Amino acid sequence: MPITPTNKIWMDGELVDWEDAKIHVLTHSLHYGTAVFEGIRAYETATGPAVFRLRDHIVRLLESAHILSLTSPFGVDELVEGVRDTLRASGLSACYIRPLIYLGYGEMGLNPLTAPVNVSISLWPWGAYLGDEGVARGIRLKVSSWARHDPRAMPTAAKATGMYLNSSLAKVEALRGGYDEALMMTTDGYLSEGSGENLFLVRDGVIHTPPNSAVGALKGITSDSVTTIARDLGFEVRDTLLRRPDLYLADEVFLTGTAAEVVPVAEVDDRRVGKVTPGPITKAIQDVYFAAVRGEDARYEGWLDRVE
Ligand code: PPE
Repeated sequence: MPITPTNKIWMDGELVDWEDAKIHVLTHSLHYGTAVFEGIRAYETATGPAVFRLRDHIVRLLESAHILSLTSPFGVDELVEGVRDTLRASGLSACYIRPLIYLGYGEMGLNPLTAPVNVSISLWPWGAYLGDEGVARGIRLKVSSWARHDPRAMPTAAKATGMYLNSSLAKVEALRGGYDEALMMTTDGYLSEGSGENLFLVRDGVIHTPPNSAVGALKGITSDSVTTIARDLGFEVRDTLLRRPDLYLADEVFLTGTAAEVVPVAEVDDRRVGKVTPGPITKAIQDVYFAAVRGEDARYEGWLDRVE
């Protein structure tokens, strides 16, 4: 998806002009995938922009860094302020925000411990990740031939750039096959997650989602929000190890992620899911989620970080 430039990018504590936010080609992380990142959204509300679960995302960013033994020169409060400053400088009311902690220029070779650590915060307007049509009417999902990372081979709790080679391979395969998104399984054949989304399915009124750490899926902040919303709506949400046929027999399937938001799945492996898309439970959750992020549901005000 093409990026629309905005005016400023935060680099190591300074707001620099968009076109000056440059790095050297020998940046360590470019060669070895040794960076960690976040995806955050800010939404327009009646009283100005609000960043959704900002602190939770920054905490996860620093946890990802810790897993990779990257020592961030900036702490949670400084990065939260960094996001707020960058958003204010942009003048945007809604956008996607991408903090990145990376190893910079100065060292080569696989030992990351001696390389300089740099931090950037970029943001730009980003529409529906899987299309407006996808959010409204559902997407076509394909179970990937690429397995999700085995948690013994990769620290799947870390949102690290190098890990996304796996997602990217799966995404390309799905798109070339004429599908919208890929769903990966573990090497043991349990359903894991989408290339950039967590998985939920509904059967007989109960909502199921795979246990993240067991299946190598990222512990999604959207999935956490959606679980809270679903329980508040009176639904039961269970962590369940799921197999491929569970997708085919589900009444409803949906994916969640910051970029993707809450996206219904209309078809899995060319099989129609349920009778209508979005199904009634998916639709109820979508409605509350979009109200919550836009500051239209007082119950979830605590998730919003308002920027004046
Ligand atoms: N699994 C993966 C693999 C993943 O990348 C994401 C987010 C999620 C689950 C959902 O996590 P959360 O955003 O906390 O609910 N994917 C980010 C990157 C997407 C991209 O293409 O870049 C995102 O949604 O921002």
